Amino acid sequence: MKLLHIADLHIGKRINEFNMLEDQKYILEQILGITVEEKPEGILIAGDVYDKSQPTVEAVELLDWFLTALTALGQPVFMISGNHDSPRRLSFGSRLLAKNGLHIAGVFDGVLQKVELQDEYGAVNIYLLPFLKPAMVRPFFEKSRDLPEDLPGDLPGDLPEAPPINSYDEALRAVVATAAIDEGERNILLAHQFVVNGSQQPQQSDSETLSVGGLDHVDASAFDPFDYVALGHLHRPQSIGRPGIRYAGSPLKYSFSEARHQKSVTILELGPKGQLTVNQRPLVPLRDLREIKGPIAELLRIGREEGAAAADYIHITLTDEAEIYDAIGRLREVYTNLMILDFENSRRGQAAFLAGGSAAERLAQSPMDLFAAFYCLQNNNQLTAEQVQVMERIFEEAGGEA
Ligand SMILES: [Mn+2]
Repeated sequence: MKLLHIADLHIGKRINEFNMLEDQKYILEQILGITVEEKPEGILIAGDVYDKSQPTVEAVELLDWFLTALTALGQPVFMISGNHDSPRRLSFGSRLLAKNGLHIAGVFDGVLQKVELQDEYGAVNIYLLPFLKPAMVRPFFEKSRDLPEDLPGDLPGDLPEAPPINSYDEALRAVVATAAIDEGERNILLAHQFVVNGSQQPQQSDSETLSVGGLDHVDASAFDPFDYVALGHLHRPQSIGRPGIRYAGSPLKYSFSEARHQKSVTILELGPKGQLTVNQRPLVPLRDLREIKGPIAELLRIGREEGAAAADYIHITLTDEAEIYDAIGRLREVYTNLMILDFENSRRGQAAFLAGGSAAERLAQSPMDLFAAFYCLQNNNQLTAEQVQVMERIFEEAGGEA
């Protein structure tokens, strides 16, 4: 059985205030094209479908179009919520949609949802696990300690005595342990978690939610009952622990830390129990996201020769020693989607200026914050505490708040 695995679509995401909707539509069309060519018997979408828990109308319309086109191809589609999705909003209509081949697990309701597929070797069980936090699991697995002893009936007594669930790892193991998985059959899990393999950490990118302190880690050994784990959460395509535990990665580069990543969809083929092949099909974006560096004259010349590629999303580092008048304006004439401009020379060291950022965002900053950023850009040095005091006094005298 052939299955296609994608994740972290982040529909509606903005990068440095650039709207990515057109790029997302383009890449989703490419995924549809790959689906038509590969003819998988199921599609796995492993969470962070939207970028925000309250997606924009345009984002909802794009996902609606994609899922409609995908299910129209005839194979079932399995989708879980990620940490960016609102579980309840993503679950809207899920029972109705399941009748049309779109299986959504948005909200964790105490059981590991299962859909059974069949091929010539027997059953393939698809388990859908939405993004889990210990607090979401606890009510279903821990005997409540707050209930009074003399409660009438046997309500609380029915719950099994279980170890406390404090970590993500414990939460996930508790859910898997109660799922009564038949390990003689082939089992696939969709999950959206931060997975480590002992002391081995996966490779992270700047566009992901930061993992701090390791509390959210789930060890790969928690997935032992599964032949393949279709993961979402980390944006670089990668396997962790074994080939069968895999992040599909995001379909687009969502930060400059991913500039050198090759994005892809993952295609897995299950033979009889124990046989698994994992392959990738590369994705080619409408506009690439890349970093270039050099003196302005050189970069302008290269950009003019590049033609369409100059419309990529670009981070430029200028190395000129001399002051340049309106560098952003001149570069934008050639590099129309310049996202970040910074400088690297003996005078400034390295100072960054975000080329994006709306006027409204800048207005939301305090005069002191704006001045501090400006000072840093000019002098490659932070304001001293004394200078901050002087500036605060000046802002006050001018009649505004620092
Ligand atoms: Mn994500």
